[in-house]
Amino acid sequence: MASRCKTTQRQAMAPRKDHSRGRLCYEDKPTAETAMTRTGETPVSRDPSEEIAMLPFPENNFLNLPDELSDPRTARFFILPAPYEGTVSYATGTGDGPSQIIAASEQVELFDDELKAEFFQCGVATLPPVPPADTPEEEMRRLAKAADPIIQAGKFLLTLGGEHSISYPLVKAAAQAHGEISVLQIDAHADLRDVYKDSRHSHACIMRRVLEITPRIAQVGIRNFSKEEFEACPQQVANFITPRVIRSDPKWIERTLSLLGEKVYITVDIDGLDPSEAPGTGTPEPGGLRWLELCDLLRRVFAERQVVSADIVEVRPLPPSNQTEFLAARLAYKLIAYAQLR
Ligand SMILES: [Mn+2]
Repeated sequence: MASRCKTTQRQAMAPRKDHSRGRLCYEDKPTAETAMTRTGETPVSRDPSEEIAMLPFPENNFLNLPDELSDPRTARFFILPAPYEGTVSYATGTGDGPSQIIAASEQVELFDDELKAEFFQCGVATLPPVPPADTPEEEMRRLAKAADPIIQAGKFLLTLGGEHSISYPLVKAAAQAHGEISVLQIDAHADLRDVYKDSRHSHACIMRRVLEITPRIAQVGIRNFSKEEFEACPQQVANFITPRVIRSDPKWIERTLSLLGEKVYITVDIDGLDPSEAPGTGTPEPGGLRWLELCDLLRRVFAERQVVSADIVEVRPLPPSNQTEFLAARLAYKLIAYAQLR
């Protein structure tokens, strides 16, 4: 599958080295509030770039880049693997998503066919995976701890799930760092339930939780929602950019943009795409977005808004096929490419 040309190119890059530098523990690392000066008296904020400089090089990085192009000290983009599937309600397996997307990324062509350029030279660092927690609350805490220093240092964080509930602490971290933000959701499902299976942090509640952070959301690809969501969130339902809207309104991208503010967080549930394009997901819904429609939308959003961070969730590998994780790896590199157009 990998082209000979690309293999030669990657082999020509300097060999990777020093995989032991730094230690990172999402469970018990001191927080900014507990970091102390040398006198041990006055709490000070940690410098996020100092925290980043301590990050280790994982053995497998996104795009299989050499050290100088995946160095956390110089990278502009950061990939955070979040293999959490604690509240999954149907088919399980999204916990394998991040590692399989990273494995598939080795086969992604570094030259973008649409934009006619390469987009990895600014540096793409891969963070160690966030160990899945036993409770949603602990998972949220670990994700916030992993995301905060990256986002506060002004880097672009791209998180790979895992189930959709991981987006909440990431949107929150982005809002804390950037102020007023809006959220673009690509998804088959509205995810506007207040509580699902006794949890407010279920994957089925993620956009309801996001509404508590920002009222500005654009929901694209939605084709499955409940009576409860229809009745509780009429404004959001009225604004859905459904696949029927996409196929009937040539101005669907402008409609989507009009729902967004200047700063945007993007969350892509892979089931927003049609199952023929992305079959590997827990709840595939017929009648979804096509790859090219998604690319057209994302390119315009990156060109006309400031996208501050993003995630790709709900990839559920279906071996022996690698179709969905390869698509997700292509999508992740597309986001990195589009982010450099502005
Ligand atoms: Mn979904």
